Order: sequence, then C-alpha cells, then structure tokens
Amino acid sequence: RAMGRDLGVALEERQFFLVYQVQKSARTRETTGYEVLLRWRHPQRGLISPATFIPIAEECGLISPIGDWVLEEACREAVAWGLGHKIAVNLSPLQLGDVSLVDKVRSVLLRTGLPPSRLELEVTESAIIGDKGRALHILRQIRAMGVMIAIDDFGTGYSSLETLRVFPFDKIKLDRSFVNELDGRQSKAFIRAIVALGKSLDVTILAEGAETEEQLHVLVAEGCDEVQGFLFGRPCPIENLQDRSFDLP
Ligand code: G
Ligand code: G
Ligand code: MN
Ligand code: NA
Repeated sequence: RAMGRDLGVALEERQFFLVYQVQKSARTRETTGYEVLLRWRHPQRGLISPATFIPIAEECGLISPIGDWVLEEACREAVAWGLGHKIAVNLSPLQLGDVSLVDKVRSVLLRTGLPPSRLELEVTESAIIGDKGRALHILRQIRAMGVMIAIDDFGTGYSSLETLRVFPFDKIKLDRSFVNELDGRQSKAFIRAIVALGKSLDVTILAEGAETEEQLHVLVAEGCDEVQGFLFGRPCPIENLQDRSFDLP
C-alpha cells in the first residue's frame, strides 16, 4: 500500500504533529485536561485523519514506533509549554499487547519530567479482548505508577459490563454517538445508567462530542462529571491553547 510506505518515512521526515482538545468539568467549566490527537501532514495529500492512517499503521507494523513518538512528544510538549493540566494520550490496542509498554511509559516520564499524575492513557475496550491477562497486567503496572487509565469510546463496539468489572481504570469516556442522539429517550437512559454505574464504581464519567449548550445542559443534569467537544474547543496545537494555565518550573 502506498500509504503504508509513506507512513514509514513520516516519522523521520517529521510529518506528524499533535493537537490538543480541552476537557472541562461539566458543572464548573474549569479545565480538567487535554486529549492529545495525532495529525499527519502528508507532503502531497495534505492533512490525513488518524481514522484513516492509524488502521494502516496497525497493519504495517508501524503503530509501535508511531505510538512511542506520540507518547514522548506529548509528554515533552506538555513540560516544555508548562501545561498546568493532565494530558490524555490514545493507545492502540496493539500497544497494549506488548509488555514493553510499561517500561516505555516509566522511562518517558523520567526522561521528560512529566509527573505521572499528569498523564492519562485512553484505551478502547477492543484493546482488552485480545490477551486479557497480559493487558490486565500491563494496565495494573502502569496504574501503579500513578498514571490514569480511561476507557475510550465507551458504549460502542465490544462494550461489556465484564470490562468494567475486571479492568482497572479511572474514567469512562462516553462515546459521542450518545451525545449526538440526546434528544432520543434511549440515549438518555443509557447515559443515566452509565453515570449511575460510574458513581458506584467511583470512576469519572466524561461525555465526548458536546457541541451545544443544550447538550451540555442535559449532560450536567444527568450527572456527567466532565465534557469534551467542539462547544469548548477544537483540537489545536499546544501553542494555540487558550487556557493553558502555565506552571513553568
Ligand atoms: O482526532 P480525530 O477525531 O481525527 O481522531 C480520529 C480517531 O483517531 C479517534 O478514534 C482517535 O482516538 C484516533 N487517534 C487520534 N490520535 C491518536 C493517537 O495518537 N493514537 C491512536 N492510537 N489513535 C489516535
Ligand atoms: O475516538 P476518540 O474519542 O479518541 O476521538 C476523538 C475525536 O473526536 C477527535 O478526532 C476529535 O476531532 C473528535 N471530536 C472531538 N469533539 C468533537 C465534537 O464535538 N463533535 C464531533 N463530531 N467530533 C468531535
Ligand atoms: Mn480518545
Ligand atoms: Na472517544
């Protein structure tokens, strides 16, 4: 595949960059963190979405070096810019299949000086249906460092209550399809049930894809803790963030 070949040189040629999307407290609207999202500026094709190239990177065996770069670059940028909030980095399911992830996370924190409490890793449930024992082992060790774990896109794909019962995590990210369909009764019922479950498990519930004040209003009423979406900000480079809350050492 042509794109796979191009991906191979994208790292060396520094064609990747990161954008950050703000996450807010639903009630107070204070910033709670930023999700880190990868972007590829292809020399001929222009910007390519990670929804397109991440699956190809996974097929071509390139997700590991790319994922390592994202983690390193995000930690480095957060420290360099004195970001006063947590960053949330997405992991591919394949990264959770390799125990070397534990040492990589530990060493990147040491190397960059980012406090573990400023890092969150987002994993989808599909990440933990492969080798369950191994994924569990990796997540436990990473969490023991003080890094937080979020379940991404919750409510889609292979969602199951089993995941919630077995896996160590700190946050549920409700997929944005629920927020899209908030006018439907079913979506509201699901959000309500997941919020209740989250409260009883003592985990944070973040709703993704909030685009309007009306949606925010419903999410607050339903008890969501945090929100993320175009209402609060589009993903943008770290130097353009409005609300960075600098804490330079
Ligand atoms: O930012 P955008 O909506 O275009 O992202 C599309 C998809 O790509 C989302 O599912 C998002 O989780 C995923 N994605 C974005 N950045 C990364 C990354 O650094 N690593 C992985 N594995 N997935 C990412
Ligand atoms: O799968 P994941 O949740 O990591 O994907 C995050 C993606 O969702 C990002 O690529 C981002 O561009 C997109 N996104 C973030 N906020 C909104 C929103 O309010 N509406 C829509 N449609 N997409 C959003
Ligand atoms: Mn995500
Ligand atoms: Na998501």
